[in-house]
Amino acid sequence: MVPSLKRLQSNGKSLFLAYDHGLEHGPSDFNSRNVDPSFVMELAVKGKFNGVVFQHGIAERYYTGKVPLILKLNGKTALSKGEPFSPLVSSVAEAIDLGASAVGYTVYLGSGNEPQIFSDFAKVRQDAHAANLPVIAWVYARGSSIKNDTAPDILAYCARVALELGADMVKLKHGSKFGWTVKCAGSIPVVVAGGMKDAGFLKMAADAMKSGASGFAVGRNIWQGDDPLSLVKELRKIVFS
Ligand code: FBP
Repeated sequence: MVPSLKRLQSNGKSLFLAYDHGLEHGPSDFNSRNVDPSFVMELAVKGKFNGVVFQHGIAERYYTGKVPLILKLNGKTALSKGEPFSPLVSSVAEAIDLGASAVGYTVYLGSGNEPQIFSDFAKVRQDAHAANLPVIAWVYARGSSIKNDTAPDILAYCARVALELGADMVKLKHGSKFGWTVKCAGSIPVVVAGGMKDAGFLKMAADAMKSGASGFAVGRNIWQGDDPLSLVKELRKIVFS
């Protein structure tokens, strides 16, 4: 039996606030306000997000339990070189201890390290499903064999791989012909990453929802903004109405 996504959705749609960037990109994404994880935790509550995405260290010290926690189980820095690989830095058992409602894992499709990535993912999926915890796969095509990570055929492949590997939800970048990408994910919901802060974000969001996306797991476009809650209000209209 696949785990229920009920705790992570409102009417089948989801809005997650992602804040794992301190590990993935380093503090260059932050300013003096959003460098404080408490600011983002509070934003997740005030914005009525369906989940907040933290790495273990942040969750342990700053998670208040007021919105569902999605614990990222793997991660890497922007400084690591070579074919992409994001090692496990936490476990399903730790996610349960922290009160997580789901776990997240980044798959680098096409990486020279795909065999290790797939086998780490399988272990996460087995442990999570044994505990009735959903697994959200971030699937990004990366590595020397990937020329364009948002080409329609590549994004569709990312979506399908999440379904094949047994993820319960997939997080993807947005791209053209996104309706086909969503179709390739079968019955698993597709949530879209926000990317760098961009004036066209809400338009992209509307396009993604029209193509069948089930919501967003967005970070920088929200917490880097001057008035994050106003943007959340607009985004909520797009996702939930
Ligand atoms: P953003 O909305 O800020 O793009 O966050 C989504 C996310 O998937 C984060 O969870 C993750 O840290 C980051 O993007 C990864 O970005 P990159 O594309 O540089 O690997």
